[in-house]
Amino acid sequence: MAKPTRLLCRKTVASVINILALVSTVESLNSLRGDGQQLGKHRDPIGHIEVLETLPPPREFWDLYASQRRPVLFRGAARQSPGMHLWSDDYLLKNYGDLKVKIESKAEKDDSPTGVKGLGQDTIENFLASYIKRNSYIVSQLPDAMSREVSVLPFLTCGTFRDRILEANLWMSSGGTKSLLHRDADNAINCLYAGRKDWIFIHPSFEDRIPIAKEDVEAYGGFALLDPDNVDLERYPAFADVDWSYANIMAGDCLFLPYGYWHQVRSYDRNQAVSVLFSRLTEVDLSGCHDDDLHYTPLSEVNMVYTYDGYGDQTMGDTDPFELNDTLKEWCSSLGVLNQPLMLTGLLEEYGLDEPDDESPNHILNSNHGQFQEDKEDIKQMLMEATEKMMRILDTNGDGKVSCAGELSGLSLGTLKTLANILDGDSANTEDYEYASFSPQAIRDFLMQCMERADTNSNGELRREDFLEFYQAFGGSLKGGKELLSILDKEDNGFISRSELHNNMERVLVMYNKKAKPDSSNLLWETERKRLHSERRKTHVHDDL
Ligand SMILES: *[C@@H]1O[C@H](CO)[C@@H](O)[C@H](O)[C@H]1NC(C)=O
Ligand SMILES: [Ca+2]
Ligand SMILES: [Ca+2]
Repeated sequence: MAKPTRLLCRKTVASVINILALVSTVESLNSLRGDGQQLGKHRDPIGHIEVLETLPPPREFWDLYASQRRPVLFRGAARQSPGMHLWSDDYLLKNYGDLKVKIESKAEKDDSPTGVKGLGQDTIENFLASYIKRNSYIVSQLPDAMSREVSVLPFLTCGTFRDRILEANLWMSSGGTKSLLHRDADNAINCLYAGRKDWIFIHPSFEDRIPIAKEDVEAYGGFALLDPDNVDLERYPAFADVDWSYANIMAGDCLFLPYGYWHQVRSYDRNQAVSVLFSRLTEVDLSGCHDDDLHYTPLSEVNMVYTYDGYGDQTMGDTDPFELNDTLKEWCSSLGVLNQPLMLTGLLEEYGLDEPDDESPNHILNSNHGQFQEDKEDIKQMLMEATEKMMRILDTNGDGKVSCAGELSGLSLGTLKTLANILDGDSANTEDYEYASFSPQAIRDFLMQCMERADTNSNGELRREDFLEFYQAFGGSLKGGKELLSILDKEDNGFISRSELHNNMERVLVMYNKKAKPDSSNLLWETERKRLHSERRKTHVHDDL
């Protein structure tokens, strides 16, 4: 890869470091540069990524950037999107207030915030009412209605690029968001409509020096087990040799972020961005591209693969259906035929779960909310169920196998999207997310604790208001709490009695039996964070002594 050449002016940074060095001890002078500090302090950056003032034509974009997986900043390209000029809070409220979006906390991996639609789900109206103060960030599929005001950059509007625009995502916050170091599965054009963002980039060739959750090593996505504010180089010494580049992006700029490229992002000020995702491509047919005919084109006019109506479930992050098509075809042609066990084997290989006696890692979901042990057997079980469902769609003549030339040929995009969702659908895309986020055991414990508090506060019955308050303190949403209440306070007199709880507990627990999509990196990172915190606490104890 050709490396960008511009160097960061580090004068201010360097002087701060000098001051810190004066007050630090001999011990820390001996330690590794950047240890325990922010990501990027371990060495000087290579430089800012390349900046273009004019957009390349499709062929040039492919040859110099997309095919090379080389990030580049398009200065001012977001200004062509009407949304950049229109999307004030007032405008959004008036035109899109009722649309549903997904929300996350500003620091990735903190507990999900709640909105009027449940855990991690809110309306734009409710988000706008409090986002300045709250620790809440829209990270969502873009509702279709808004796609009329988003422009696709000209070079993506023809040939293979145009056919392979997968989905669009909306990002909005009052600033102060901070991601982990991670990589995404698809290519993206990320345009900033408001605010500023600082990006750190690490080329995929440094992957073997980045601590990645084991199952994600072979994947396209995934997180690094590094705290971006406190990089532990003693534990991960190889990271000290990792080169990095950066970009300072301002409102009006667009960024090409290649698939699988490691990045970490911080945002400042009121922030709005739209990213348009397109397939990882190995080749493109641009014969239909006539450079003179290319224009900024409304996203609503390019036949994006995954759209979102703004009310139902999202499909954010679902697998690229074209790649799924190719994978199924490959499996089928190499094996001669496909059936459920063969599909399962293929998937276990993809997930790195095919080695029989490998003890680590254990998938533990939702460690914050309840010890939900998600081991390999559970994942196998989930994949088993998914492949059975997929077979029901693929095996149209019901003979237990999928013929390569017949049943597998000519799968429609719609069918492939359904298969992708069965395989990979994320409960965080639905209002069921709340029920997938707490284990039945955690809910049982919570309910028992509620009853204990009721015993001391009242005649043994739990007041409606108290229950709703306890449930929200537990991490649930008001909406979820009310749903529970409608089951638990069956007679609807404003109190949950012991017998009501006893009689209706199972009906509640069944609702929480939905398992979230395994995200082991998330949990490994949680473990890492806890370890860091406990070590920090230990250090503080020493300081006190
Ligand atoms: C999936 O692949 C088959 C070839 O096996 C092809 O005929 C079909 O058009 C592909 N589907 C899509 C949506 O590209
Ligand atoms: Ca068949
Ligand atoms: Ca009652």
